[in-house]
Amino acid sequence: MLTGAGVSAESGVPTFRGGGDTEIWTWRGKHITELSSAEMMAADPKLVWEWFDYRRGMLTTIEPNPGHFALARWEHRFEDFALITQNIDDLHRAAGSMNVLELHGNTWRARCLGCASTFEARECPLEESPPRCLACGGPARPDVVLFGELLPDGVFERAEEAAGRADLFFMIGTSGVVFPAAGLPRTAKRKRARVIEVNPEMTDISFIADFTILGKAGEVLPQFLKARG
Ligand code: BV8
Ligand code: ZN
Repeated sequence: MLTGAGVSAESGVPTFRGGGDTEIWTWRGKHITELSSAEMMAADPKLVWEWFDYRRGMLTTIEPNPGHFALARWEHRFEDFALITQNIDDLHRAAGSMNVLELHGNTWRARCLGCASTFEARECPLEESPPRCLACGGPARPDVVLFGELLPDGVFERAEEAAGRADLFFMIGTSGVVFPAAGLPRTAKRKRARVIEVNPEMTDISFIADFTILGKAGEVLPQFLKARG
């Protein structure tokens, strides 16, 4: 299962590109790829924290939706199941998914710029910005993969390995434009998987799918569960 921002759209989280009711393209006149970038982190860490705190503020009142809950139940229905997400909103875990491969990190975790230890940073707005590392007291950054940064060690490799052995690969709520995540459906298809897309609209990766179910994740995914009995 590969999910993107669209799986959280029915929880009220804005998507980045299309299909959702609300989109988050720019903030203070800057585009997300500029705000969530390694360059901006180096140039203006305070602004990056303000940008993330602005988005964390939207997440404090939202709940997982039936799509998240369906995926959490599927985890126990298949002996070999992998949930890979591009999302940083932690909603899969909030819905009960136990093993989530978070390709792009988690907005509720911070990582120390000095000793690299990570810690929960859930108060929003932050009492102190940047938050102080619990281990060494140094300044910390969001534990999120910014554009131009490498994904966390081992996570993508495990995701790629799961995609390569999948019989069935779902791509749910993703526009498929961000790499290397967008390479996973290609890996699955090249190896052995039947690929199913769930999205209210066709995407740049619909050509990879054996079939696209044009619908909302929160409505479609629970149906699959019912059908599977
Ligand atoms: C790296 C955390 C290498 C931050 C994110 C040119 C070509 C190819 C690649 C590149 C390029 N230029 C640069 C790159 C690389 C770049 C990239 O891919 N850029 C893109 C924009 C072209 N990638 C990177 O930088 C990655 N790192 O490559 O490092 C490297 C090598 C050497 C040295 C150093 C580095 C890092 C990428 C990670 C970036 N971080 N997130 C933050 O959140 O602020 S990515 C960001 O986009 C989010 O995580 C988001 O999840 C992700 C992808 O978007 P989607 O999830 O697909 O969401 P989107 O809104 O696009 O689509 C939503 C879909 O849902 C739509 O289709 C919609 O129709 C659908 N939908 C709506 N409602 C519903 C629904 N579906 C179902 N149900 C609904 N109800
Ligand atoms: Zn530290």
